[in-house]
Amino acid sequence: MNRLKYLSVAAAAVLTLSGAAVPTQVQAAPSDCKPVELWVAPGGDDRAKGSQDRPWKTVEHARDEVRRLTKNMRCDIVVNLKAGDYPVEKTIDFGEQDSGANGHRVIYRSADGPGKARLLGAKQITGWQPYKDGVYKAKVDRRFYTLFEEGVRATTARYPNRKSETEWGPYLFSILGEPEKEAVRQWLYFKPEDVPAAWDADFDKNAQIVVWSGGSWSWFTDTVPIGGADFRKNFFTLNHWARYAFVNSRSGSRYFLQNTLRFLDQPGEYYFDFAAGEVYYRPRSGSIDNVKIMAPTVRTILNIAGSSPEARVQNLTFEGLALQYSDFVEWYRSGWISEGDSGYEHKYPVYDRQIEMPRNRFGTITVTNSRDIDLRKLHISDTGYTAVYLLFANERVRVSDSLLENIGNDGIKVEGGYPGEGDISHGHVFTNNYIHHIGELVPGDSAGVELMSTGRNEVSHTVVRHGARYGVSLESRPEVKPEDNYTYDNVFKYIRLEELGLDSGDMGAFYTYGVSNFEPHQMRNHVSQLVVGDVIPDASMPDSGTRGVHMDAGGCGFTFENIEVGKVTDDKYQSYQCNQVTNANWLQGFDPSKMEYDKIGVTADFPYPIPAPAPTATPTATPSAD
Ligand SMILES: [Ca+2]
Ligand SMILES: [Ca+2]
Repeated sequence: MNRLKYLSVAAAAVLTLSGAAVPTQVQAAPSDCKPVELWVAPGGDDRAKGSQDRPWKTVEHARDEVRRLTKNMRCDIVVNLKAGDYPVEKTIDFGEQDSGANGHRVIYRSADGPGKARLLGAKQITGWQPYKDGVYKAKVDRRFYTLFEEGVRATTARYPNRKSETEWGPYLFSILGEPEKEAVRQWLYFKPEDVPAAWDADFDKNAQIVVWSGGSWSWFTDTVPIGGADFRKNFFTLNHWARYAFVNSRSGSRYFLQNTLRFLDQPGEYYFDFAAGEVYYRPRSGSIDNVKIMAPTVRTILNIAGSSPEARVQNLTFEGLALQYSDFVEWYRSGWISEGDSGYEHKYPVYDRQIEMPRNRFGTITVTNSRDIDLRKLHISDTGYTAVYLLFANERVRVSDSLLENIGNDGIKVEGGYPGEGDISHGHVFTNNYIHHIGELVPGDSAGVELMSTGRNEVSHTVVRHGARYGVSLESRPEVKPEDNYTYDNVFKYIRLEELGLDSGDMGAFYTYGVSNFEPHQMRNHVSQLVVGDVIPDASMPDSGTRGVHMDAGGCGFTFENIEVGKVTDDKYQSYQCNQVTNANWLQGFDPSKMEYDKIGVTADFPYPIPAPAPTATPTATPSAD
């Protein structure tokens, strides 16, 4: 985003400050008007009328037809998508011209029930030929960075092989190769016994590294192409700098290597030779016959974006749709390395380190410059990156009654603006959502719900289950003064966080950072009816321990009421003396009868079957005694 555009974001936010208020329910159309009903079906025809008998074929065509109807809207317009698969080869854009008007909404819905109309951001790979040892090979005409067999994510061919399909380890550890290179972020020194010596002769330019940079710090992961390897001094040269250097006083960094043909030795692993345009895969089922191998076509399926904060997309509903498959990126790092690195002037240039880089600000659904967008009863799965990404200026976005599963990075991420430059993202409601298996490709900093620089939101009746790091996090920066901070008046209630912190440390399943940084701390954020299950990391994890609730630097001004935390390797609750806690199970006199267990998590009318937890949880580190 250029500087001029950013200033206009800030200006618009000031104008709406007085009008913006607590989250509101989406208004239904008056009952005395009859919605306009339009139809789309996989077997339809875009030259047809769009009636139930003669449906259109594509969502894009329906959108373009609706555009001509919205000016004179007298009631809602409902676009009914019949059951079936809708391949998405190009991101479907909705802009301000697609908004509902005159107090009415435009609704795109799965007509035959939740999850039945499926937008697929992938295409089948065909033309497989046997290669050797159960591996098959196919020519492809595009690049992608994740792959699926029968709706299950494949693993990029890696070394060492992963422990199981739901774990990220085991890892190798980097070392301090040369004392003066401790701070270097593009050379990773390896133990000679860890890296195949055969690599010296035929280094594969397609190779990548996935690394918890920072030595013992297990906070962020980088995925970086490897430019080369030096077997005399035993280091890799990375094509981009990692977020942190690779060694600290306590440990090297954990890493594994991927995307090299010689690492393809397990069922479910694939290798992509980008230069040759060839993909190699060893099917889990043994044979490539009768299995569907799907490769992503897009990173974003729905892009709901007004062209500026003054021209917002609004009053749009997406209901009951399934969105399956989206792509990851060739290179991922969380944020810029140093403050000011974005190249733009900011009141808090240090926030450059907190915000995703522009190239990584997208979701399977991206929403920006919006108001009153309603995403309900969605089933989002098998994403390459974050599922729902609310970027910059958004008001009153609602995500509800939705199942998010097998997610590349965060489940729902809200990215407000830079601190001190406009309160542009607020009033969102995320309720009755089940979010599980997050951070599959970006375990570092993954969260089920991640709120950055945003306020007046509600997160409720939510389950987050299975992730390397956070369940729910709320963040700004510790440097931010109260008048520049927008992370106030958030409400978190009826939330269950399970199987989190599985591969990271110095964390809490419920986490906050830089929210209230100056005394006196007013109680402006509220957490109640929260159950955190066990938070036990992989045994390889070298960082300090896990917590149920971690109120990190600036994690102040919160009320906690009726909170229960399971086993952890550090404290159940870590905080400065700046929050109010009432009835929590780390305090004397905890009264479990005040817990409303029956209301915690998703409600009885959740529209999808509740996914079954793993049959056996296998704690691999020793829990603390408490
Ligand atoms: Ca392997
Ligand atoms: Ca994140």
